[in-house]
Amino acid sequence: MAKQHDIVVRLILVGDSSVGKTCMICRFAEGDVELPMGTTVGIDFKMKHTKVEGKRVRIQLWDTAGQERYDTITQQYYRRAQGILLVYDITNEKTFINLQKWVNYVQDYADDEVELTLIGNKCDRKKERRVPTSRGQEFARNLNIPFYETSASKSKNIEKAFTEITKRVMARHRQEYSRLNIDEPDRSDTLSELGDTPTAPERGCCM
Ligand SMILES: Nc1nc2c(ncn2[C@@H]2O[C@H](COP(=O)(O)OP(=O)(O)O)[C@@H](O)[C@H]2O)c(=O)[nH]1
Ligand SMILES: [Mg+2]
Repeated sequence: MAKQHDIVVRLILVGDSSVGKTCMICRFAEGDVELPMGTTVGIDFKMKHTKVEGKRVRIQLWDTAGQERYDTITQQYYRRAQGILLVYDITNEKTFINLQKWVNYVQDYADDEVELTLIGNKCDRKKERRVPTSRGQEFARNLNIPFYETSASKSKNIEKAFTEITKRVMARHRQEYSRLNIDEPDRSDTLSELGDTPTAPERGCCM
């Protein structure tokens, strides 16, 4: 049976607990965020099928727990990620300060070719903002990576941030993908070389 996708793109979200990683994934994958969210235990994932630049893409969205006790588990997943979203909460300065820890993990454990994006989430909470946009911009500029302020609650910039990083991953792996003849529908099964089946159980995150 032919596959329903041409390409698999593996993204992972990292950042402190409660910055909104699970909500962002739910918003993007399911178009909805129901409250209250359960705390992510260890690692979880969701899938999103979409079309990007004419290709049928299956995006694997790996959701990590922000608590330190899970760090050694989640580090094992960095290596397989093609894109990593570094997430902080614009209303909580500590989550911004802690970004350096997450960047260090990425440098230690992720592939050199990984695409990164910085996300300042909860931008709907304007009155409680503690991290000015300019600080996020500066942090991203120093790393030479894209930056978006998002709101998972209000669905602001979520689609854009995920789609842009997916495009960057696709651009970086273009040669690899074209070797697999992704434009020939009859040969789509050969793409299993790039399609990894995640081992974590697919759980609802919006209970
Ligand atoms: N106002 C607002 N709250 C958010 C947003 N994203 C997440 N939250 C809330 O922040 C809390 C933590 O979200 P969650 O996705 O579980 O964070 P995680 O620990 O990083 O996965 C929850 O109470 C969410 O409802 C957002 O964009 N705006
Ligand atoms: Mg979570």
